[in-house]
This record gives sequence, structure tokens and C-alpha cells, in this order.
Amino acid sequence: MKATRSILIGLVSVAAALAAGHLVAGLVSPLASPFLAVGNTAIDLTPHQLKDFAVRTFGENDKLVLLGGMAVVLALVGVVAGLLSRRSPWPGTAIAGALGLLGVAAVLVRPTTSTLSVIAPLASLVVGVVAFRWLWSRAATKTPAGASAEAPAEGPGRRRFLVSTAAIAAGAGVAAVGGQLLAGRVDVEASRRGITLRPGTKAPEIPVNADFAAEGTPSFLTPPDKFYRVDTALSIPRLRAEDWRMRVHGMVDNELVLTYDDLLRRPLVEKTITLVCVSNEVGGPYISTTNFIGIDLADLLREAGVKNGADQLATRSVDGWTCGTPVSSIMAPGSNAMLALGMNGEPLPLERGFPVRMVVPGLYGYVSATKWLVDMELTTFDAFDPYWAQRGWGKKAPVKVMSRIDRPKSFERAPAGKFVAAGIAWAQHLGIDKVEVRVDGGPWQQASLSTEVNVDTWRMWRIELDVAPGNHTVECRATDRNGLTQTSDRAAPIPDGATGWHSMVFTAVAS
Ligand SMILES: Nc1nc2c(c(=O)[nH]1)N[C@H]1C(S)=C(S)[C@@H](COP(=O)(O)O)O[C@H]1N2
Ligand SMILES: [Mo]
Repeated sequence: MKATRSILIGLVSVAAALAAGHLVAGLVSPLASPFLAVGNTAIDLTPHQLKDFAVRTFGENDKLVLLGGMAVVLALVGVVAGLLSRRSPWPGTAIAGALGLLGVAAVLVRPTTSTLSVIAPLASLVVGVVAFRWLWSRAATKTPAGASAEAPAEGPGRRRFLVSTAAIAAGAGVAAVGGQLLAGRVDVEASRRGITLRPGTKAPEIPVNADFAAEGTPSFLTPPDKFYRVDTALSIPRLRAEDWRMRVHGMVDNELVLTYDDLLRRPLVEKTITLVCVSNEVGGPYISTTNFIGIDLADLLREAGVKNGADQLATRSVDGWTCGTPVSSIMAPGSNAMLALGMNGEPLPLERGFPVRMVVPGLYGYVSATKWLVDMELTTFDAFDPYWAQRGWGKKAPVKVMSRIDRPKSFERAPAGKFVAAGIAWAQHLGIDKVEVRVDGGPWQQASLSTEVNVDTWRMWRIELDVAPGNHTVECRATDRNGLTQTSDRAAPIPDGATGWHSMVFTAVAS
């Protein structure tokens, strides 16, 4: 068989297999799509250094890059399967079967698998093998022993082969689009649009001097499109508020099952809170602030009645991500821990965890901020390791006191003389006492701080420096309300947050 023909068979069969699985998944459960399941499993198996690299390099596009890369690899497998099958259909059949089994395995290991989910990768397996065999038989004509298995280059055989291939390719296209439409048929946007949140207590107005945005700091409240995003979800879960249920169970006196309406009947409060990710290197970008709207989480747990000894609240998202939060951090007076339904005056955007997420000030996001939250189990730290703990990160991770320089920018060139440096600092849940800055290892000078909004948010600093022409290094360090000054010891983000002083090199130019 001609190489072009065998390659075409391989490619079209892979496409048909993927599309069939995607279509069936659209019917039974979107997360059962073998393509997405393999991608999600790849994310879970990726070492964190590679994950960090992917996020740093591709930013919010990291997941698109992963899906694109998978598509390229699958296409290559299709090409190889085709080329190996020029004389006999068996190598390609075996490869199609193996790919199918990989899809089945990926769906089976997903935490969201139901019995029904397995139908989707099974459909891929069957369609992949059958499409391959059928196209192969159309391309090859029965020839007397000894002659090569080759359809005539021209004539009805060739036409028949091309028509069959085109039909399968078109069918794959329709199935893929159909699967996508079916997966999106849950009209979560309409569900979200139908909700109005009216908090009984509003967050206080942000004072004008809460940031030094004119001098290079971020604005106090982060605009929605600038808010950092970190999660393992390859496709954003689509869960309607009407369908949302959450069970509070485990070591409790009264098991609860809550609906979204149950939450709306409770007092809604609005609070200004900063969210910060443990993956930040010193000076990193994953920190943002918003007004969250939600209900008091400690009240809810009191209603469930936390049994003695339950020290961990294990939470799970609809796509199977898990998180463990110290019960004591939630129950402490003034913890401000909440089940958030909204931010920025609106219901949560889908990528922020619609319909319900958790927020606990003072703890990094991976141990507190479960998005697409659907399950709460009171347990112990001994009994359960959540997602990131299983991957070597700390089980407990209070936010460390930290400061960052936003101006000067790295290797900025600025006129010599008066220069205003500015940045942010945070000691969440305690508050910032002071920020100090030094130039070229000189004496520490105290920066001015912005008006404090509350101890659960970041605080901005600025300082006027006088710089001679030449290269300079600026460093900063923050001190929290307990008098603890940020250590200069450098630590990596893993296991429980980076430490060290942020520094910036810039050039002052004689004017
Ligand atoms: N379901 C789910 N929730 C999650 C995560 C996740 O991967 N899945 N990541 C957590 C991490 S590591 C952080 S830092 C915050 C980030 O929230 P954001 O994306 O809204 O900024 O969400 C947390 N909640
Ligand atoms: Mo994070």
C-alpha cells in the first residue's frame, strides 16, 4: 500500500476514535472524554517543577499548549500506525487497541469516574479499531498470493477509498463538534446570569490611599482579567447553581446536605480578601485581591457540629481535586473563612469556581481555596492527604510574611536623582507593621505604607530614594504585627512557601 494512503488511514482512524469518545462523553459525562481524561491524568502525573515551568512559560495558555501537544503526539502515533501497516493491518490494529486501552485507563483513574463514564473510552477503542480495519480493507484489494496488496492507483478502487476516508473524517468532525455542544448544553452561563447576590453587609469602600498604583503598585482591587489563576482543571467544570449539592459529613454530629438556595437563605457578607498562591517565587505574580461575597464557614461547621479530634476539613471539587484545611484556622474568632458565592459584586466567574468556592484568609490557596466545591468531610490530618500533599507539598501552609518590589522593574533605566520605589507587602491575617528598603546593601530605610484596608489584604509601600548615576540594587523586607521580619534565607516554594528578600537591579542614568 502507498505510504500516503496508509498515513491517511492512521490519521483518520485516530480522529474518529477521539471524536467518538468525545461524543459519548458529551452524552454521559464531559470529564469522561478520553482526550481530556488523558490530559488531566498527565497534569496529575507531571512533577511540580515542570508544572511551574509550564505556567511560567505559557501562563494561562499552559492548558491549551498541553492539549495541542497531545494532539500532535496522537497524530504522530496515527502516522506511525499507518506506516507500519502497509503490508498487514495488524500493527495498526494493535496500536489502535493500545491507544484505546490507554483512554480507558485514563478515565478509570480519574476521581470523577462513574460506571457510565467508561462507555466513552470504550467507544473510542471500538471506533478506532473498526475504522482502521475498514479503511484498510477499502485501500487494499484482494490480490493473488505473492502480489502486493495494492489497490489500483486510479479508477473505482481509488475513488472508493477516498470517499470512505472522507466519510469517516467528516463523521469524526461532526461527532467532535456534537460532543462539544452536548458537553456545553448544561447552560451554566444562564444559571449564573439568573443569580443576584445581595450581601447584607457590604465591604467598606476602599480608601483612595490604599494603593500607590500611580507609582507602579497594582491597583488595590485586582480587575477580574488581571486576577491570577491557578488550578489543575483542563476544562473548566460546568456546574449549574440549581444542580449544586454539598454534603458536610465525616466527624460531625449532624450530617448536612446543602443546596445553593440553602446558602442564599443564610446571611451573605462581603469581605475584601487577598488570595495568594504558594507557587510564588520571591517576587512572584500569583497574588490578587477582591471583594468576596459569601457565607460564614465557621457558622456552617458549628451547625454540623465538629466532633472532638477532627482537625482537618477535607474538601473536594466536582472534578476531583482535593484540599485539606486546618479546622482551627476556620473556627478561630475573626477567621473570616467563607464559602464564597461571588466576587466583585457578581456570582463567581466559571473559572473562579462557580457556583461555590472556599476562602480562608491566612492560608495559601492550595490548602484553603477549593473551587467548584461539592464535598466537605471533617477528618484528621493523619487520616487523609489531599492532592498537593500527595505530591510533596506541606499539609499545613500559613501564608508567610513577604514583600515585593514593583518599581523599579528589572533592569529599568531611570534618570539619576530622585527615584520613587514602590511595591506590595503582605502578612495575611496579622497585618504589616513596616517595610524597609535598602540600596546597594546600605542602611535600611523605612518606606511609607498605604492606608490599611484590613489585615487580610495586601498593603502597598513607597519610598523616595536619591540615586547616583550607575547600576543599583534595591532590596525590601517586611515585618508583621508580631514583630517578625521576613528572613533573608532563600527557600523554594515547595514545600510550604518561598522565603528570602526580593531584590531588583536597575540603572540610574545621568541626565
Ligand atoms: N478545584 C480546585 N480548586 C483550587 C485549585 C485547583 O487546582 N482545583 N487550586 C488552588 C490553588 S493552588 C490556588 S492558589 C487557588 C487559586 O484561585 P484562583 O485561580 O481563583 O486565583 O485556587 C485553589 N483552588
Ligand atoms: Mo496555589
